[in-house]
Amino acid sequence: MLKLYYSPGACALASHVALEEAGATYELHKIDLRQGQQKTPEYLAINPAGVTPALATDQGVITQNVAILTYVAQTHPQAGLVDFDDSFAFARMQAFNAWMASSLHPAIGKALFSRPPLEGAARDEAIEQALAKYDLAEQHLFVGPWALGENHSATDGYLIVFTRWARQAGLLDAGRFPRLNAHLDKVQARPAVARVLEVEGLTAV
Ligand SMILES: N[C@@H](CCC(=O)N[C@@H](CS)C(=O)NCC(=O)O)C(=O)O
Repeated sequence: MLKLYYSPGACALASHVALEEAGATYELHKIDLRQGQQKTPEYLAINPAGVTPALATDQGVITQNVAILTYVAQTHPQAGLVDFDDSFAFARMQAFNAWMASSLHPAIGKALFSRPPLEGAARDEAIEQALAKYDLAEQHLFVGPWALGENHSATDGYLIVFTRWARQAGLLDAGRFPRLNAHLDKVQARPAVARVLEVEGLTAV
């Protein structure tokens, strides 16, 4: 059976949402990042990179949300989480997901979760740089009403990781990011997402 290693509210939420939306049969294993469980020998044997998520499958472990989302979608085609039939749509999905992993996540992660925390001008600059990424999503990458257009996809559950963090930090201004705000509300209202939030001990933000 699939087993997802996750930390509540962290980026593994994207993979958790995909599994739930897919109707997959899976187990959860919580990794407490604050306690440093991601760096224990037991977890490093699963993911030597020492980060969550990791998805254990019968064939081995898959890391990286981008890969896990595609794997879950491909192994549960009835859920329609990724459009594998349209090469262009598939490439656009990969572009959006890869941008979140390589650009949006590091930028907002630096602003909010640096250890030690950023302060003063350094924090302001990091927030400004992160918000420029949200501007890009709001104005260019996000299609609407779902992230990739007319159809819900695995990208929606990934995007809300970062819009949740921004809203919790008071950074998802309704005037500056109307589409991202509406999208976050819409995705959090999905039954599968509500179940995931409850299981992770979270609430809609
Ligand atoms: N690009 C990776 C990022 C994984 C990642 O950085 N996960 C964070 C949580 S959002 C983590 O586990 N950090 C723990 C640490 O760096 O010690 C993915 O999307 O899977």
